[in-house]
Amino acid sequence: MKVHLVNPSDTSFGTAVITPRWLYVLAAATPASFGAPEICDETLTRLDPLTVHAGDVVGIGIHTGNALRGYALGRELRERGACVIFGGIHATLYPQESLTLGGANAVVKGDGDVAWGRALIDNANGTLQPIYDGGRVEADQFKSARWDLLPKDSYMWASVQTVRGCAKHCSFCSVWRTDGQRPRQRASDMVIEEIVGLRRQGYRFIALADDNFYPVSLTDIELAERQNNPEKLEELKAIRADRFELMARLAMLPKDMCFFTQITMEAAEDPKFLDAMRNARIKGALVGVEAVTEEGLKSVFKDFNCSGENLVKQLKMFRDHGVHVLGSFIFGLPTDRADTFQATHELAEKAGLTFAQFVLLTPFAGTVDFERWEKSFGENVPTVEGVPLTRHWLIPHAVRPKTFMPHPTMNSEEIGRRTQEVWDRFYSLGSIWKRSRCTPTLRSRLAFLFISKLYRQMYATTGIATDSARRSRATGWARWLAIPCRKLFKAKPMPELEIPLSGIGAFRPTVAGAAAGGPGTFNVLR
Ligand code: B12
Ligand code: SF4
Repeated sequence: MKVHLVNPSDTSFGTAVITPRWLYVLAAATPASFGAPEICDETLTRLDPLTVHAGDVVGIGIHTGNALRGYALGRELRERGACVIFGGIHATLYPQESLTLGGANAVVKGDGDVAWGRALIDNANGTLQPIYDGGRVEADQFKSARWDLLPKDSYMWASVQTVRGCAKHCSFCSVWRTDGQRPRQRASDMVIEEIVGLRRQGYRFIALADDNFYPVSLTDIELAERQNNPEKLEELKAIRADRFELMARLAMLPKDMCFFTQITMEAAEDPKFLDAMRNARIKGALVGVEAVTEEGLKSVFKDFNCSGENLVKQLKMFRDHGVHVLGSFIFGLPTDRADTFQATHELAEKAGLTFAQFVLLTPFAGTVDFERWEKSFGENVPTVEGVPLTRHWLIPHAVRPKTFMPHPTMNSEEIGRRTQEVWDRFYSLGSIWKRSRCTPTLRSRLAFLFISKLYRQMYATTGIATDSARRSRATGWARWLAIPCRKLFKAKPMPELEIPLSGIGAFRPTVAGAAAGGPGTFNVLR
């Protein structure tokens, strides 16, 4: 009996940008008695069903975007006699769907770090349950990924998670509902060990696959102070101190290493944090800008972000501290007007963003937006080829609408066309070349150009491309561009690399240290 783990995808590029972390975490969560799982990431190559035999166990991880492919795989493999177990964010939200449409024998809801092993053992004993609730495991139980199982020369970046959960509550996002609002932050030892292991293998680019790398803002600390809540205050300060400890240790790693993360805009008000990021070589961050107007931000419950000139100033703060921003914008908000597209593009250029993505407002399962949208239909849910629109992920790709939420002034075609125009303008050769000045040499400017074009082409296939011809052209381009790009990210393995020592406590607030104004104490908290 073999265990297989499959990451479903409709498009295979041969090369992928970032490792799907869950595959390697679940491999680590597989009890040793089952042997090392066979891993298949379909963003690299499609699964050959003949490699799966009757009696094997197949774990399939799905988010909303790849659920349909996951279900097709599940049914096919179940028919071959395999035991099919689903997990991931979408299976957590719709476990019944995996059972009825995906041929699942069982579904693991929530974190798989502990529950996956339990399901495997139950299956071996003939006592498999239909549903396992993995819940939200504490950070010290997060499994470190089995990077020894990575296929050679396939990914540009590896992904290491440092914290799960996000305290915010944006209306389009499911993270705070599934991963929770309390940050579950891993100790720096676990994170650093994984990163060192990856550098030993030749990975020098690491995506910190966090929901929000800045789990405690200065405003949170001020609020706890004002509320005179010493317990909360201590907890927040400890989380913050641990961030600094992690960044100090990242700074001790080889100078060729480079990190990328996702962070809220509030970090712009925290120069000490940004400086620590620069020292740690966290050179890029995805910042959810979402909208450039106050009304737009309010509509997605993100009014902690700035708009207008203040927004430009905040985004520039990252750049001034050596952190390049991948700005993420949403189009199709009810407050958007025809001129919002142009205004957004201008802001992205003016704020000096290094990369940008312009996504269409999509009611992802598990979000507040989704619930409101689903309710708005009452009993009269429209269908496409017999599939209710409120289960849009089940509609075949060829006929799936591009936008779902009705807009007061624009139709779906107009939103799609204008969004496409912004992508085209932001990623025109001239614009990319101008932006490439942020890199020091001609060689790196060329690399920047390749990466920008790759990013743009990969997105054209997953997000907004309105016609299938454009989508398949984009896939062809992405495949071609991915080859030189992968080479750019490769580094010589460093098998001898040592783990930098921890300065445990150096960043923890201590009363004595604070009074003395000693280094690494309260000075990082203010
Ligand atoms: C890093 C990240 C990315 C990275 C890297 C993606 C990659 N190659 O891994 C980038 C930036 C490229 C990215 C892109 C996108 N992402 Co993303 N991403 C994340 C993020 C922040 C972390 C994912 C991660 O690695 N977590 C660490 C692993 C260990 O956790 P995990 O995946 O949750 O797995 C655990 C459990 O779910 C479970 N589990 C998972 N699979 C399985 C399978 C089995 C069998 C079992 C038993 C258990 C199990 O066990 C695991 C361990 O506990 C999540 C947020 C989140 N909290 O999930 C969003 C998230 C998954 N992304 C999301 C989205 C929407 C996207 C995009 C579509 C964005 C866009 N608009 O284009 C694209 C799609 C890319 C694609 N085609 O797959 C959404 C998905 C929403 C949904 N309902 O499906 C999330 C949840 C963020 C959000 N704002 O809501 N993403
Ligand atoms: S969009 Fe970002 S800030 Fe908002 S809840 Fe999701 S992870 Fe948090």
